[in-house]
Amino acid sequence: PRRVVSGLQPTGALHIGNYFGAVRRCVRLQDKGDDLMIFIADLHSLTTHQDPAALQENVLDLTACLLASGIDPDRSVLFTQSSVARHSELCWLLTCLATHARLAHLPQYKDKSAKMKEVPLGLLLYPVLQAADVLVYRGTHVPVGVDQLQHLQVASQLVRTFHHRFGRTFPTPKPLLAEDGSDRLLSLRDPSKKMSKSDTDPKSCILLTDSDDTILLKLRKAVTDFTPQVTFDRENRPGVSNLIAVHCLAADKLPEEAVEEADGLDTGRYKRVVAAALSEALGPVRERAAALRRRPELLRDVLRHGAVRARVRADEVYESVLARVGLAPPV
Ligand code: AQP
Repeated sequence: PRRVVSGLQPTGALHIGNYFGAVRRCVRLQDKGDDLMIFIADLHSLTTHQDPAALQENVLDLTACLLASGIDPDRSVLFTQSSVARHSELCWLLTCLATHARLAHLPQYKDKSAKMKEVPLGLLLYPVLQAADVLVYRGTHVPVGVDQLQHLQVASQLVRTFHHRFGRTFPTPKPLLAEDGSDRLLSLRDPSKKMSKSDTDPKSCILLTDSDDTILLKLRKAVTDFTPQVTFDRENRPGVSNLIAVHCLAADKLPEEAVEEADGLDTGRYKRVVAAALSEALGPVRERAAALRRRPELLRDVLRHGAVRARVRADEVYESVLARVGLAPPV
């Protein structure tokens, strides 16, 4: 079977982009029979400032959300990145094969570092750690959004360099792109930007924890345009098309079907339809997550169990890597 590896940062409540674009996709891959390794990317989150106490809470929040969304910790391996030291150890070996020039040219690094006075080195090395996250399990497939494709190319290049020096060791990880557009939900306040956790305007994204009233309120404030009809045209009508995309993801529809259903409604009324569909899709997940969150010991148990399983897999790969590189202990 394919081995799918995916990580999410514990940087606060998930928005519907994270949910549909990452979490639900992983659940569907798991349910289709893929071998899924899903981790809470706590090491990655340290590339931006994290309050230690809040980080611990966020890890448990995210664990509850993943379980509530349908990640099954018996079928899939669910764990925190920091609990498997091999991620960092392999990252170092890969760091020695990566070049500064290549990493400094990646658009995400350029964007994020441009906004900082002091740029942490971790931000530059982020894609190398991502490569290690996948390779340490000999991952074959990675669900990504278009914006992450370049990072996966860094991983492929590192695999090539590694093979060239030390011989074939890893499969080249392939991207799994979403076919339903779930990998690019846009900000509700500014449809020229993607929906983002770090957006300072709380109305720009709908969170998995939002109540039905909040969902409706945020959708009512969503920026559209001056045409009242509901039509799907991502290029010229990004705001309305984004609402249609949300509707489609929430109700498992195609854009044509959603547009047909909206026949005769103006965008204002259509927003109510989208809100209802979203509440229906998210309500049960939100309730399960809240119930699980009240059982921190269970959540920690799940993570401990996942870490043990992940370590077994990572140790096996890492030992063969050490031998290749010439770092195996003398016999
Ligand atoms: N707008 C989006 N539409 C669809 N999918 C999205 N993802 C993020 N934004 C959208 C996907 O969610 C996963 C979360 O990855 P992350 O925890 O590393 O967060 P991120 O990529 O940094 O995105 P955020 O949550 O919006 O945070 P910031 O504010 O830092 O940009 C990934 O699979 C991502 O593709």
